[in-house]
Amino acid sequence: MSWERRDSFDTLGPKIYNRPMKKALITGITGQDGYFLSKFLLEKGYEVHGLVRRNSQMSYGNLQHLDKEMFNKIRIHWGDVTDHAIVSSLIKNEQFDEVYHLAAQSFVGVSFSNPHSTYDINIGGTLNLVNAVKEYSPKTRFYFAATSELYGATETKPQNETTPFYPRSPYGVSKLAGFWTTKNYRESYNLFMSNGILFNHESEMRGEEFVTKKIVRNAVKVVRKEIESFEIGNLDAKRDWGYAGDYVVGMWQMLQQDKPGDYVLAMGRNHGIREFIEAAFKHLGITIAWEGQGVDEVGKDATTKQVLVRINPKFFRPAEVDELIGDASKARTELGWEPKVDFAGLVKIMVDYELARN
Ligand code: NDP
Ligand code: GDR
Repeated sequence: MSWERRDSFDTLGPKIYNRPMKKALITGITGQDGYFLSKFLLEKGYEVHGLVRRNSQMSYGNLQHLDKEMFNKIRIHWGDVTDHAIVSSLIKNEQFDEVYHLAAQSFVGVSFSNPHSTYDINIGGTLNLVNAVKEYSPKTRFYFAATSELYGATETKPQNETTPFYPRSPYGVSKLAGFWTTKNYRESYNLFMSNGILFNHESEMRGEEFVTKKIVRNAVKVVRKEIESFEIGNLDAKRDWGYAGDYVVGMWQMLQQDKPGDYVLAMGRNHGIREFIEAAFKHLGITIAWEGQGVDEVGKDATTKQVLVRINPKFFRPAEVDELIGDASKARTELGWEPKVDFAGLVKIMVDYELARN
């Protein structure tokens, strides 16, 4: 970043700031949801703190897309959630009103090749946070980023807060441990700790390896003739996709209740990967026609017959989550949560952003 920041590398001793409305910590602040949640909380007048793990570029990830004034308001603490010492001293010294624990190794595919680090970050990191809250700041309200991946291979449709869990990846298993750790600390120590069981939510800030962003980026490259085609994995999966900007509102609402609890956030509609590809290309003026079977299936431009999408089994996962669809009735009724962006709106936001970007 070119402008001056006031980051904190040390967490020794209490910090005295002019306290505005409320003070919140976001772990995982540089990710997709961190961007939207920071913006949302800053607009509400919160004092926003972020825990950021050091990288060689000293990069602030998606926070760099915030406007300069907002960005400069965020108080960055450099540290890793797996580091018990920094997590404890940060929670002890700052006495946050709210902690949003979003930091995770969040890519399901990578969790199969890197199960140890996925467990260390997603389970160990979560334990560090809930334990620090219990020991040093028990009045802090805590949000844990649980996920629809907890449902995995469950046969119940749609999934809600009472649906049995059946995770299908090291990521899903690690988040299951995080979910139960959060719930167990809530019940054992009477702490305000809530789990948000969020279904897939995407946006213009989505990481590039996730399927929606990958499709949109590559479709725009195809249209610009920078590439002829691109490769994809399992076309048969179905996901309940919403917009990240809507989902962070639900996270905040969960921490404003009289009591903690567990809530599903979902749109209640799912769509296949083919459908997402078709919708992205349609927004770019191209109709996709599918031909072939299995790994030989291709997506062609229906007019020119050029092959634009191919399958590469290297993107298949050792175990797949075939279909997810959520029922967010509890969140709609108890929290008053109302997502605004539907599937078509989501695709439009993502494609328009990509078109404007380069
Ligand atoms: P991202 O992958 O975009 O962001 C993950 C964040 O966690 C990044 O800021 C990353 O930092 C940070 N992080 C990773 N490891 C560590 C670590 N060891 N110490 C400190 N920070 C770390 O995820 P999303 O924003 O999409 O998701 C937010 C949370 O919600 C995640 O926990 C995810 O598992 C969960 N979730 C997401 C859903 C979705 O559809 N997006 C649905 C359900 C749950 P860095 O920039 O350094 O990589
Ligand atoms: P998911 O998201 O695994 O649901 O986890 P992702 O976008 O990675 O995959 C969705 C589905 O698309 C299929 N797929 C591909 N996926 C990727 N990434 N790349 C491909 O080329 C490809 N081809 C097909 C996948 O197999 C899968 O079925 C996301 C993350 O944000 C998690 O952190 C979060 O908990 C869940 O959503 C809810």
